[in-house]
Amino acid sequence: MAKYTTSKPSWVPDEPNEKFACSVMGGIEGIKDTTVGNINPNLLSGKTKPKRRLVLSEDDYVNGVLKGDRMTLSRAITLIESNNSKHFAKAQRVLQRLLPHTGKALRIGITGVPGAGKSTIIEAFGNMLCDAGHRVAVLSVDPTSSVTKGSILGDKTRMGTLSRRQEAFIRPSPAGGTLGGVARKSRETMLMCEAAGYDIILIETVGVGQSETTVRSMVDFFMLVVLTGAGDDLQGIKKGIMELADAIVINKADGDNLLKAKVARAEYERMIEYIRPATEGWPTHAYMCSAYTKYGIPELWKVIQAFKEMTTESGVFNKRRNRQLLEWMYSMIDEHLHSLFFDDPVITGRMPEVKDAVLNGIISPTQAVKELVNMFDVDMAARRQVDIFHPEAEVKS
Ligand SMILES: Nc1nc2c(ncn2[C@@H]2O[C@H](COP(=O)(O)OP(=O)(O)O)[C@@H](O)[C@H]2O)c(=O)[nH]1
Ligand SMILES: [Mg+2]
Repeated sequence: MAKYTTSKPSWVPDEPNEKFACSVMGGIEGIKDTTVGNINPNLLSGKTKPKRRLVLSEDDYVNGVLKGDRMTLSRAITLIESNNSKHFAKAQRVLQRLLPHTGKALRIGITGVPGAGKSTIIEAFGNMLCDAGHRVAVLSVDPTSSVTKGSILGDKTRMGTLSRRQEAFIRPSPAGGTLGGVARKSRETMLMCEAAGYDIILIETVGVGQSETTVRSMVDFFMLVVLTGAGDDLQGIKKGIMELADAIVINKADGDNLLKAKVARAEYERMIEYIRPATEGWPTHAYMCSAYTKYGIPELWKVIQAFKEMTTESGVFNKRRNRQLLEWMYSMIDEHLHSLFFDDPVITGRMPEVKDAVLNGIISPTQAVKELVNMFDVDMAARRQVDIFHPEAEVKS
């Protein structure tokens, strides 16, 4: 029979220290059955039950989130993200009850090309805010993220210190699906975090497709993180995104790069002059920072605070929030009707024929629309849908 020992190997330091990353736990004494290995004896005897409950009730979710319990919050978000129609209904009921506790956080969006340093800035910025007594939730919106959630690992290491803090909560993008689906889930996740008491929400998004516009429509303050020395052609592409930004942040203003950052800042300042500001009454400017040296990070927070003060006073802050709510509703109606129509078997059945007729000049596109819409029975389509808000789940089944 194998002999168990409770003493540490000789090479383990007595006190924990930085050079020795892992500590060795003592073995468990008194286990008779060598085949089970080192299972917690309390579990074997049934004295300790696993803490995690398999099914939470609606009340469990609501109370847990309101208490700020991270485990419950995580699970509530998983419920929101689920493509199962039963989960959907439950998630919506939970959200409905949490709604009165939402809306008090400051919502900040961060965009920029991959590698610009968004995650590293969030780490520096988030830690500073936590130190100042805030509770920070970090979300990301990435419609390209796959089911395997590959990018999270990278981000969790990028946000190493922040992810370990009690005052911070980091949640990666809901995976895949349509941008509309990802947007709804992210918005509802944001509300959950607010109900759990996070007073600053940071949303990172990659600079692809429409994701910037989506995040802009969720947040109060939107910043664009850029690098130095981007060529003229690149900056042309950014113009559309620049029009969404309340601040342009030139990151990596450190070391040899500082001078280049200053030049870039002046260039961006010149460009901004030709652009309509994203927020009424707030002049967009370019700022420099370094997520490494923390240069410019406290100043960035001052800028955001000034923004909040100014727009609250002028009423622009609330006006935007209200507009965002209505836009959210309208975009969901759009998405809903779109999927009802295009997933309808009658429509998909007739579509090839109608397309041919249009391409061969037999009927005009206007006539084609008229014909298809006349054929479309919205009641039938609604009944056929398994879950109206999850077109992607329908396609898979
Ligand atoms: N020199 C310097 N490098 C930085 C700074 N911020 C981020 N980086 C580096 O830039 C790379 C991309 O950073 P990351 O935060 O992942 O960018 P993201 O894709 O925009 O989220 C990483 O290797 C970072 O270490 C900075 O302020 N200065
Ligand atoms: Mg990142």
